[in-house]
Amino acid sequence: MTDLVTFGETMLRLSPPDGERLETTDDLEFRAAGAESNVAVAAARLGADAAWTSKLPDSPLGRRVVSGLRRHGVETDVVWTDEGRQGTYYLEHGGKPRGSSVIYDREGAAVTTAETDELPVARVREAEAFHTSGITPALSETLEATTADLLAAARKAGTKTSFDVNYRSKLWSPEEARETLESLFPDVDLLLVAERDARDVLAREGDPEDIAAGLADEFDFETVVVTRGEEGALALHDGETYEQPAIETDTLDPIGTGDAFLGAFLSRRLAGEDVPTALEYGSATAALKRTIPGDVAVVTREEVESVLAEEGGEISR
Ligand code: KDG
Repeated sequence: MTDLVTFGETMLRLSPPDGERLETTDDLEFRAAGAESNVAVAAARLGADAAWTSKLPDSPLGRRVVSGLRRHGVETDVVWTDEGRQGTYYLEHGGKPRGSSVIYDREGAAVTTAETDELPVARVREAEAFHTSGITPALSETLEATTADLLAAARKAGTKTSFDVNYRSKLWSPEEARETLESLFPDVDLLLVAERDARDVLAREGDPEDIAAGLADEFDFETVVVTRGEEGALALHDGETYEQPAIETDTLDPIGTGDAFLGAFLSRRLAGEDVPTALEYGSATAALKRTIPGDVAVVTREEVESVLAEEGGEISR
């Protein structure tokens, strides 16, 4: 039985060397990158049996995505197609005062036509946990329906469902996102939301504890995790609130921090550990991720534990 199955689009990320402009660069480095597969990578690297499912073009580019995930121990369960393309995104790294910029080139990606019946639904039903994010239903009407079907199928089979709001303003408006996401929430057990998205997209008010409590009450989530950047994270689980400070880090590449956090959190929960322990692993993995170029946390469990041991004083054990 697979511990965790994740579902979503994985793109190829193309980026010029640090500081160079897309307009003039002669070199582009490329890596596999997608919120849900980033979660699977972090979970797999920390010991979970993790699989990622999606639809990809049967081409060298689609196969590059698969090889980019398998190297981290993620099992891939892919629907191959001759229609549709491989989505990409361009990332130009910038320092102050020039921010980093992202250009999506994902229109017409093969995954946008993925229907429930062609995906490994039985595998989702048999897994311990299923994870997807708000990016997936934003990509097409078909994917909105497929996301709803998979969450419902998982829920019905007793597979725990995990969902990261992951709002992307380049894909939809806050109003559109809120309407769709709230229609999916009744089939979600664990909700992860950045405090900013809770306020700007889900229209929540109050302090993070109020936000978590309000969401848990309204949608009956078993666990709500609110991530707060440099302020750390907070989890509400079975009526108890747990706070986790952030770990200071030298940031080389912040993309994928939330996914690293959640993958690590899930790996510990799937191993039967409690929410405070899962939060600690999430926080240490997120901090390590920020020191690593690319969207995924190329970390080992030993590294995560040594960060936790060093932070012993600050982390509530
Ligand atoms: O969560 C990090 C993601 O932004 C990245 O990996 C790419 O999935 C991605 C997206 O849609 O932005």
